[in-house]
Parts: sequence; C-alpha cells; structure tokens
Amino acid sequence: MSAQPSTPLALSEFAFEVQAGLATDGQKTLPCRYFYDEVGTALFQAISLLPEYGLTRADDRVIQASAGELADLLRTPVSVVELGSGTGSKTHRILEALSTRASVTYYPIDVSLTALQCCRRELSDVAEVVPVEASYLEGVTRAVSLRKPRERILTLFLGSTIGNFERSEMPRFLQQVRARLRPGDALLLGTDLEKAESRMTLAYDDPQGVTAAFNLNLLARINRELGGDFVIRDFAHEALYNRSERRIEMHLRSRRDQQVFIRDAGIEAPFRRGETIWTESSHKFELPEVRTLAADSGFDCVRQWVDQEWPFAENLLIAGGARV
Ligand code: AVJ
Repeated sequence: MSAQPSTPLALSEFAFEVQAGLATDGQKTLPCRYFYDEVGTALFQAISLLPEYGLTRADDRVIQASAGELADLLRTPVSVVELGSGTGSKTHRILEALSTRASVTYYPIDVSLTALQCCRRELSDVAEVVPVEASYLEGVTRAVSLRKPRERILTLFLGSTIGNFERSEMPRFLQQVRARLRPGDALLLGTDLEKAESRMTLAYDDPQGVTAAFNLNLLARINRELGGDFVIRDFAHEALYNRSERRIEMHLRSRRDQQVFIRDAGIEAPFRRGETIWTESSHKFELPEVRTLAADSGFDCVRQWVDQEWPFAENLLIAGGARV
C-alpha cells in the first residue's frame, strides 16, 4: 500500500529483488544469496571458525575421512565441477585423492570473480583449475561441454547450501543438475542433519554476535549499494528453529515503527515495530530423506558418510542408476 515501486530506469537485479521483497503488505523477505559481498564473505568465514557453528568443520572432517574411499568408488578419470568456488582443505583433499590416478581438471563455478581467483591460487597445485564465472546451472552446462572422452564428472555441492532452497525446490534444482550429467556421473552433496534444538539455534545466534553482524550486513549492503537509509541499530538479529519445517529461519526484526527509503529500488518501506524481514532458511535433514531426495531427482544415493561430533552427512549420488 504505502510502498511505492517506481521504475524510472532499469533496476539492477539486486535493486529489483529488494523492491520485490520489501514492497509488500505480507511477510517481507530478502534473498540470502545477497549476504555474500566482500564484507559478508569475510563474516561467513569468521562464522565458520566459531565454536558454536560446527557445520563447516564437520563438512571438512567427513571429507578428510572419506576422500580416499570416494576416489576408489569413482575409479575412472574424473573432472570435478563445484557449485560455488570451494577454497581450502575440503576441495583440496578431494582433488588430491583423485589426482593419484590421473591428472584432474577442476571447474569452480561462481558469480564472484574474486572468489574464483582465490580458489585458483589455493588449488592449482593439485589440479588444472578452469574457473567458470556463471550461475550454477549455466556453469555446469559449460563445464560438461568441455568433458574429455571416457571421463566421469564429479559435481560438488558442499556446505549444506542445498539447505537454503525451499524443500519443494530441492528436487527441481537437483533434476536440473542431473539433466546436464550422464549416467554414472556423480554428485557429492553436503547436508546438515537435525540435532538438538539448542545446538542449532546457538549456531545461528552466537554470543559474540558474528552471525548478527552477518545478517545485519545485508541492510548495510543495501545502504552502500542502493542508497538505502536503514538505521542498522533499529533492527535486531533473530534465529529460530521451525520444528514442523525442520529449518533455522533468520530474521531481522524492526525495533520500532519506521520508514526506510531505498533510492535505487524506488521504494519507501514502512515497518511496524516487531515486524520482520525473513532473510534465510537453513533446512536440516534426516539420512533417509536425502536418499529419497536423490531418487526423486534421478540419482542413486550409494553412500552416506556422517560426522559423529556434529551430525552432518556427505552423500554420494550417482546419476541414472548406473553402477559404480
Ligand atoms: C553457508 C548456507 C550453509 O545456512 O548454515 C551461516 C550460511 N547462515 N550462518 C548456513 C549461514 C548463518 C550457511 N550456509
């Protein structure tokens, strides 16, 4: 009602999504992929070091422990395609395990050139790194078009990023990945598992406030890039566990009645005290559910490796039901 979308010029994708998410009478939302500007990427790296956020370390441990077996299961020469440009020890260990057989080509896919450059620096000692600056699905299309004869593709989708999708969108996304692969190609999928509620909520609301800073940075980014006038201290970070949907939801709650003007999105957004912007969902999984998700997407889940300290699974999916 009171928010007035006006589009004198073509809006950037960011401006368009901010307008769509905030100029509504219903639940306000912002897409979580906009967390990751330079500040947000640094804050996420800090989150992954917090004692309360065990997810990244668990992902890393399972990969260190399973990379050898993974390489044995895949046997034939492999090119690795990663959704998101992995850095550091996770991807390094996988490439290293695979490269004992034959030289490996590695295609990191990311929309951030900085992330891709960083990734090339860290991984070119174990693989030929071919960065692909594109969205995930476009990137997969491009990478598989460069496949050599008799070569198998291993796609990596780590860190439980799949958990940020709506549950109903997960099979659709994985089907689209599957459609670009051949029978016998593989997808290694990282999924955070459901655990005690207090552990989950603390992981997304750490006492040092790093996750709060990560969440609030989205408003600061709108101020920086779109000429917004958010007063950051007038919003509070919140993380709650939605039991029926089995997901952590992050919100930014308005501390008072206020109006926020965002120049480049062409809106003046009204907030009631207590109203929230829903910024992220992180779905949690059960092991059988991942096997069903795989089957619904045209994959066979042939192996699940689980971390005992922080329940997290690495799932090996094979396209088209072909045997490994
Ligand atoms: C990187 C998407 C897996 O959802 O747990 C961390 C992002 N959000 N703390 C997650 C995140 C809040 C993270 N992923």
